[in-house]
Amino acid sequence: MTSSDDEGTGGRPRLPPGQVVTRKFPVMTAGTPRTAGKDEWTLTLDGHVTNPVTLDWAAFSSLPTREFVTDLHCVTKWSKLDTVWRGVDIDVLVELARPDSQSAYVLAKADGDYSANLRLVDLTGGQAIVATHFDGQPLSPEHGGPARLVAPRLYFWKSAKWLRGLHFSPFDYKGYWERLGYHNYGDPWKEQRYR
Ligand SMILES: Nc1nc2c(c(=O)[nH]1)N[C@H]1C(S)=C(S)[C@@H](COP(=O)(O)O)O[C@H]1N2
Ligand SMILES: [Mo]
Repeated sequence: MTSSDDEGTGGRPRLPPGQVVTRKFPVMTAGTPRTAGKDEWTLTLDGHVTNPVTLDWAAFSSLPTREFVTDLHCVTKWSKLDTVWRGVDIDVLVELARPDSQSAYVLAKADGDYSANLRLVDLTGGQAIVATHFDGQPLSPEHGGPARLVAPRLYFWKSAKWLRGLHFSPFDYKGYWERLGYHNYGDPWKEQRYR
């Protein structure tokens, strides 16, 4: 391991406590969800918002995209460094749906009854995207294609694959793993793995 793997800028370690770097890209899926192809896929932004909207693939694809380079930290202790994604910034979706000021929480909903709860402040300000591409290629089905959340501020279980909706709310509804005993917040730097 080189020193660039150990240390980020400013002396902060590059790896959260207890994590090990992998160069592979493990597939982590609970169950075998039936996933939507691009023709049937939609993304619904709803809840406590001014402008609830359901975007089909064409509408979603007309939104501006950006590249997003980030490290991923899975609760099962693998980390993958410098992953390269492309997709729509959550800030763009927030601007579109306009959640009201009490909407501090987001429930990310996916195909196969998967969901994950997050704080809105951990998704905005350029910290998360809805990704359609990984490493310059359309996102493969096993990694969540056609589109997934990438919210790497938190453990990777929060990054719902086959994303179908963002529900904005003043209430912190628990997601799939959070109901089953994973930590409600999931900060890798504080090792918030399980409750
Ligand atoms: N819809 C859905 N999203 C999901 C999961 C899942 O089982 N279903 N697993 C989560 C977990 S635990 C992790 S670590 C990452 C894994 O993403 P990957 O399979 O692309 O590595 O996806 C997360 N998103
Ligand atoms: Mo995970």
